[in-house]
Amino acid sequence: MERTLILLKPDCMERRLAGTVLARFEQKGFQIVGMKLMQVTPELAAKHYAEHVDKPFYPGLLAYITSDPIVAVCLEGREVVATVRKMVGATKGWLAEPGTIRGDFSLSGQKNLIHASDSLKSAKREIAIFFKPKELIQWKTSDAQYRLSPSEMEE
Ligand code: FUP
Repeated sequence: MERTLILLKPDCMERRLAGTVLARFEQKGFQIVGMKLMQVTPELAAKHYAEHVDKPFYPGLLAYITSDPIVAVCLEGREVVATVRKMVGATKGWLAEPGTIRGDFSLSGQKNLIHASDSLKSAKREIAIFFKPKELIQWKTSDAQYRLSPSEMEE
């Protein structure tokens, strides 16, 4: 089953929106298979944002992502990578569609509440950065019949 990584970023934590944001993914039917509160170090930030370290906005991004704790969450479910990206919305909060998380809660281009992996490949890379294999728990809730086909339930 597909997995993705989300980070509830420092502004999400500071604004006490962690539960509100996480609830959307639970309500959709995605399963939490890993979750931890953590402080991002400069080393961890550089790994996670490897594609951005040379960009002019990186120093600001680094200061922000290390400023307060985050919650890292690994979510599992059908087409979870693409669907979570749709639910998160465009990077810049003022451009993000209403109904998306950024569209409903952010007006910032940087303090935009949440990170979500943008592809299956990124998800695999990012999950491995934030979680050790034993920190991810394979489990199924009793409502799986509403989210999965019979063959998927046997997986
Ligand atoms: P997204 O995939 O929507 O999270 O966006 P990107 O991977 O393009 O950017 C990662 C983070 O860098 C954004 F969440 C915010 C920050 N950023 C800036 O601070 N300034 C920019 O011009 C672009 C991105």
